Amino acid sequence: MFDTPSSHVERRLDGLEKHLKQENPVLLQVVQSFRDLDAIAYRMGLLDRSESFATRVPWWPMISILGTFSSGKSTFINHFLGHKLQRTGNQAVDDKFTVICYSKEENIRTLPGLALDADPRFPFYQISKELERVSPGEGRRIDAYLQLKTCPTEKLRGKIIIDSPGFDADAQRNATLRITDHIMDLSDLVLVFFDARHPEPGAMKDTLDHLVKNTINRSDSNKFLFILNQVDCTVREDNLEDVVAAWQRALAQSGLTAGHFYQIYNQEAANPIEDALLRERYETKLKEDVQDLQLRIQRVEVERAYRIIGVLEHTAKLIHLECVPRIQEWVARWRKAVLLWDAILYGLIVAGVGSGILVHNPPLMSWLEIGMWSSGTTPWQSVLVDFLAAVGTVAFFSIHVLIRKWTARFLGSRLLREVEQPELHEYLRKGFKRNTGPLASIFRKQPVGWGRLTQMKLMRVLKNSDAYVQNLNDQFTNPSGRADLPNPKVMLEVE
Ligand SMILES: Nc1nc2c(ncn2[C@@H]2O[C@H](COP(=O)(O)OP(=O)(O)OP(=O)(O)O)[C@@H](O)[C@H]2O)c(=O)[nH]1
Ligand SMILES: [Mg+2]
Repeated sequence: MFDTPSSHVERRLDGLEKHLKQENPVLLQVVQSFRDLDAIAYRMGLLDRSESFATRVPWWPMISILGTFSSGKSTFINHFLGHKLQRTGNQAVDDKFTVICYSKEENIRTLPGLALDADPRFPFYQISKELERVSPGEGRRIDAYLQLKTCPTEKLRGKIIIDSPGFDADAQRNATLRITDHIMDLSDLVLVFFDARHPEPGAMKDTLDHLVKNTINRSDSNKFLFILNQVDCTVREDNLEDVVAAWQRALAQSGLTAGHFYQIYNQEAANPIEDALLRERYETKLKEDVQDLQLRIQRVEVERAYRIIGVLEHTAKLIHLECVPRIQEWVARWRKAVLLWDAILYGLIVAGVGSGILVHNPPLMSWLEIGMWSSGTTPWQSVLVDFLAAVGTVAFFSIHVLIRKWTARFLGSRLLREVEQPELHEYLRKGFKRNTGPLASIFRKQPVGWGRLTQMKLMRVLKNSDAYVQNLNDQFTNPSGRADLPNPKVMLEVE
């Protein structure tokens, strides 16, 4: 069938559905709508069957923890998960990036980097190619850079957390820097950790140079949160304000004057604070900042769910409002061009070349005339006439095919030049090709595959995406949490 995906895509979507079944039933239904949209796009030739709109969406929000070494990144993650998942210690402990994701299996599993490189559901799919590009030879050593850990905590449902090795741009290889940049690009939230024991610019230089300076001019700079960790170390000298001020001066020197700043510590790792008043002051500030951080982390998941439905709706509208009319318009131009060139060339051939040859070759004409109309046709003459007729037909047809092809190629590239949105280019290129291909009629008014049934299907996807949003509203505005709503209430339109 034209509208079914390849077995490879089918397997990927099945895997995605399996995960979402555990994590978010509303999004599980969204996958079905992506499947419907895929089927429409396959039928219209906008998408290859080896692709799916669903695999172009990052399904899991990603929260990454970057920062200086021994600043307490792994301790923070362990505390957040409520599991002692990552090793911690005062020496540089982590030398790899760890992608942490949910699994309901009780046993924590650690898988090599290859597992991430080969799995399109994760944000490091085919990263080895990229590593190979920036540092030849390193692509094969993917396991030295990345690992995957699974953890059964509810806190992880529907998201991915990344722990990273302490940042040290000098010592770091290109490959590590490349992974860091990749993480910063893809993450929904980046927590940049600093160590309150060393708040002076010298100690933070690499981190400031690379992580902070790079974040300032980004359009998504809002997703970077700057965290001064281990502030309990200021208890002894009671100089929290001075340390925070020194830290903020260092950030400001790197250009960061506005942003989200937090001061936290880990109560289990910290020395107990003896003085009751001091303890209360520290704990109150800690509670505020940790709550705020947790809210930001929660919001990421909510925002991502809405964004995925947004992509579904956007893609459906893109097909309906952009691809269909543009393909229609440019196929009409193509039809006109083909008919015009057909007329010009056939006219020239028939009128000019054909008559010219015959008029200027009276012997040939009289010979053919004898062959065609006289009763005394010789076998050779009749064979020649048949042969010429066949050659003529093939030549005429080939000219028509060439005209179709060349005009389609010419108009196809003009179409792409005229369209400004780059995301449309691929769909229009493929769709226009399907509509001007060897099997497409030039007299077709509607784009290939854009029949009544397809139109109804697309309208259903749009209607359902509204229903998904309502369902998410119910889910996320329900104060008792999503666990109460295992079965989405949404009434979906079905075929
Ligand atoms: N006093 C105090 N110590 C902490 C705090 N958080 C972590 N530590 C300790 O600091 C050391 C480093 O913590 P890690 O969590 O391993 O730091 P990391 O940033 O993951 O280190 P690398 O992975 O090596 O870059 C450990 O000995 C922790 O027990 C804190 O808030 N206060
Ligand atoms: Mg660590």
